[in-house]
Amino acid sequence: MYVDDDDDQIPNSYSQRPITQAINPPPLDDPEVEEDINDVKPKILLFGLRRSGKTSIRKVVFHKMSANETIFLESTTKLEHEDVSKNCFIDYVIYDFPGQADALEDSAIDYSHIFDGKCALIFVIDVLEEYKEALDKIVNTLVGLDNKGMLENIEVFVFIHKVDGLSDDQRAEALKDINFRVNDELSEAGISINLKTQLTSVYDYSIFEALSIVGQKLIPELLSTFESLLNALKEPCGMDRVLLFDVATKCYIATDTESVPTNKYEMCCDMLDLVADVSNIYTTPESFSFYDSKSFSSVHLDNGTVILTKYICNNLTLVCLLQESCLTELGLIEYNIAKFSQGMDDVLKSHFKRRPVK
Ligand SMILES: Nc1nc2c(ncn2[C@@H]2O[C@H](COP(=O)(O)OP(=O)(O)OP(=O)(O)O)[C@@H](O)[C@H]2O)c(=O)[nH]1
Ligand SMILES: [Mg+2]
Repeated sequence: MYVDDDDDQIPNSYSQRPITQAINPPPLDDPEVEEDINDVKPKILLFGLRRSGKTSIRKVVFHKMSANETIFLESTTKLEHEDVSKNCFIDYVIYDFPGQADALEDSAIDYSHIFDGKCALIFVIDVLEEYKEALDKIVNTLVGLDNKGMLENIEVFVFIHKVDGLSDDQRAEALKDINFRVNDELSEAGISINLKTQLTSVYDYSIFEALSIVGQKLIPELLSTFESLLNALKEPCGMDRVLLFDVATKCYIATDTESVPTNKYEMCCDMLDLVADVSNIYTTPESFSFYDSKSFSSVHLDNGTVILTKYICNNLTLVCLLQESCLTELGLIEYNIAKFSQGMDDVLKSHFKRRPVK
């Protein structure tokens, strides 16, 4: 089993339980390569008004804080950033902006550095509050970035957050209203941008799913390769769906080319939690790790669906959904998973060696 003694930022729970101590950063044999990579990491920037939920999102996804504990978080007073790559495969830096500040007018912040390179800008809106001010802030920030010519390389997302407090109808209404108002104001300002809006809450899997989609935008060159590998695994085995999860964050890195209906994503996360819970009971305190190269599990549901998990490498676990009838070809499935694993290993090795020097 993997044990990483150097890891001092270990998430202390999965769903409030200690499980992911076996955290392995990507294979970086050469220290110089590692240094270069740190220079060019993609960034996720969390913007939004005070108390909209930015720090809660960061803590719940990357520090495994329980949603209930977020009520004790203090307001962020200065820009905070952290490199989350020590905890997971996902390899980016998160910037958590204080809600009370207008970041673009804060001369203490070096924008050219922050907005340089690949980055995703997430505006978090507290949907339980009147959100006109939040929408104004989004438009003003984007206009400011556009004026400075910095909008081009930025992926922009709006998280309509705290939707746990809304009914399905209210969620749909908020989504429509916010999309319309922001796009309308942006087009009035002459800005054409592909704004991606997501309904999120730290009280369910929606925040993990939303951050999965953000993360995928930051690794487009790997994403298409991962998708091809997943398709090549899925088809000969007759699987319904395959997803590649980062076990430390429960964000999925890639899936086969069919989109993932939310209930399937939740099912996969439940499966990862189940493996973690059972392992938590039976793993010895010395070994800590739940995932190693032999980790494999399957659960058979009443409706004939089987969920398989297989650990691949670098904290990445494959979750496959298939019909029970496909298991007659278990040898074929194992063979293709082994091939997939080998393919992943090759891709990751070459990716981390090839990343550009800034
Ligand atoms: N109901 C609900 N409350 C949430 C959610 N996310 C965060 N909160 C609550 O929102 C409040 C503010 O959360 P923070 O994460 O501190 O907000 P912030 O955006 O970082 O605020 P500043 O640091 O002041 O900019 C806390 O009481 C959280 O518990 C959510 O998904 N649902
Ligand atoms: Mg905060």
